[in-house]
Amino acid sequence: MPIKRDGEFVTFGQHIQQQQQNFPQAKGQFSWLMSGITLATKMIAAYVRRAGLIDVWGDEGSVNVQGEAVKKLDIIANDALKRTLGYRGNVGIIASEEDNEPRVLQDVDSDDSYIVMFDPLDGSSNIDVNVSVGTIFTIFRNPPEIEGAEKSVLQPGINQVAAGYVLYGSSTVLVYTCGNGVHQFTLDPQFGAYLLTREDMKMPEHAGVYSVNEAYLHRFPPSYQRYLEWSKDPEGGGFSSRYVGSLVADFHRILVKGGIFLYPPTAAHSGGKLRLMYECNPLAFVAEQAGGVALGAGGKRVMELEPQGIHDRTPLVIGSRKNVDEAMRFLG
Ligand code: P6P
Repeated sequence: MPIKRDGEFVTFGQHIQQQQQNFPQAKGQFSWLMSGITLATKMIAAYVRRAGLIDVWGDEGSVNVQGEAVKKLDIIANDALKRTLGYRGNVGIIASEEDNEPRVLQDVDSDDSYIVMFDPLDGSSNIDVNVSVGTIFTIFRNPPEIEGAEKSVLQPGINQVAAGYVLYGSSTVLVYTCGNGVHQFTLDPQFGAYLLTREDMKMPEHAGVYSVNEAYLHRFPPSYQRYLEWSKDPEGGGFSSRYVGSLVADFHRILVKGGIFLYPPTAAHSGGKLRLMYECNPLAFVAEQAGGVALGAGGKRVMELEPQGIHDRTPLVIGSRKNVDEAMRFLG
């Protein structure tokens, strides 16, 4: 049930205002920016929920910078975010999984300018088969002292001001952190508002569930194969397995119930498949704020990886602290 204070539901906007009080230097610009993201995700949810009734299944016909076939809903989601963020007036630069280069929306003229990066519709190939998909976003300050969009966006994840995702699942939930805990909101389709449903979420310290694409097992490095064999062994971890194939859905289950998600290096993706800037960094920020762990290339903390390019990829091991510690006994 939504969390009520004084008999009133707590909306996302109210919650952000309360959070702002922890940042005296903020001038309400941040909450105005966040309202652009929530507005876009409400638009995306409206399309996702009517897929099949309106023509949004299938490919749009082009191939994106990732070399992936662009889905019709990818375009809709990307355009919605660019449009709503473009009107905010305090977003200096945006970068999207769907676009080759970051886009400068306006010149930086104040210290209240932000960079927003996003994967507009992660897992969009699942739309046609009605499996959950998600929007992932991350927010950095836009440093006026750095010239050029390319350099401004290449910041390590520890610089994130806020991050989160919207999961278009059995319900539409928004999960975010701005460094002061992790909070979940559920979109009430009647109100058209995100209402607080979980506050200060903590990831369980351990769960007997691993999440990985087993089809690639023999293409993983031997250390990952040994860990996964141990996980399955009744004398070892004795784990169960859950894998949706949609990162936000797999991560959200681990945030709520615990466990571990792995996307190791493979022959096809020796540097990992998942993108550092707008998939792994935001989920790592949420995971750490909820007491979890997120490790990337070389077993390093994801949020300390220094990006070389906006579309960098990294292997990912993310989840409950004790689960990751167990795994690193094999992988470290
Ligand atoms: P695979 C979706 O395409 C995605 O980027 C993530 O949402 C998901 O975790 C991953 O790819 C699934 O990859 O190789 O298991 O199909």
